[in-house]
Amino acid sequence: MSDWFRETLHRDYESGLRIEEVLFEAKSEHQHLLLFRNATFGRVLTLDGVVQTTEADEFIYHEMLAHLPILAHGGVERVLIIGGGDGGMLEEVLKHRCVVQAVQVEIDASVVDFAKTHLRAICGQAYEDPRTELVIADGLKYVAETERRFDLIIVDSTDPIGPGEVLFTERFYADCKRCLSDGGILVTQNGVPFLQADELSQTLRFFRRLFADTACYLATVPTYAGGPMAFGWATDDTSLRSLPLETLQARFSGAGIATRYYTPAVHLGAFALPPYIAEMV
Ligand code: AG3
Repeated sequence: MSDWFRETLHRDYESGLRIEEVLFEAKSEHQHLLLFRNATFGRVLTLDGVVQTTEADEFIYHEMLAHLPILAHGGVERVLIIGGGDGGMLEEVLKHRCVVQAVQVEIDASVVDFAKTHLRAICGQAYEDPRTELVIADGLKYVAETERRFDLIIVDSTDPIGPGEVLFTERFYADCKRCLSDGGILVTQNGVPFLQADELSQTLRFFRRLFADTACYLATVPTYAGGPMAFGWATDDTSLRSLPLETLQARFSGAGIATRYYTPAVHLGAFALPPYIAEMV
């Protein structure tokens, strides 16, 4: 007997993962959470029928949204993560000794509790790190109200359906900008361009109205099927994207972090866009 999880994110395209064993299922105030085990991907976390992260391939997404902007900036001390309740992003961010504080704003407390119980392979001890401040709140409201300033904001959201939808609006990005220190960077997850072109082009349109330097960069994450995934990049410091490889290499070796996807060469190459994606941004 074999059961399949079928992701229903896209209207005309469906991907599936075989369910070895259901480990946990619950309906929270905000979303429907399902955790199961797949023989190839390990534990798979899904929210509202969409794959969020898996033990086997989470490193690609989390390394590219954490290490790339931190090493491009060169002096990140304060980081704000919006979403990311599974803790994988927080764990990568905290690997940098230069980070003195990481504030994570997650709307759904149950996802964090759940990660601490079931996803230790992904979050490690990130929630116990003294530099971590966990805020259970609506990210949109948090950036509209906080007086704090951050060197890096990472939007580790779901797709723009359900609670994640407001995290793709111009108002939200404008409030993020207000919360950035001088030369700060905003990075976002923008889905798979082949299947979610609007999600990318709309974010980039908003970014261009707000920031001096805007771009998108790519990485292929097996369980976000349909081709490479796009990450949004926005900052007012126009020098950060044209750093020489040697500068990134020096920062990367100085940080002493072991990675399985990120390297300085991958970093620079990730901004190279095939024409079908370049025309969306
Ligand atoms: N954030 C969700 C990315 C979902 C993309 N899905 C897709 N377009 N196939 C992941 C949360 C991991 N911390």
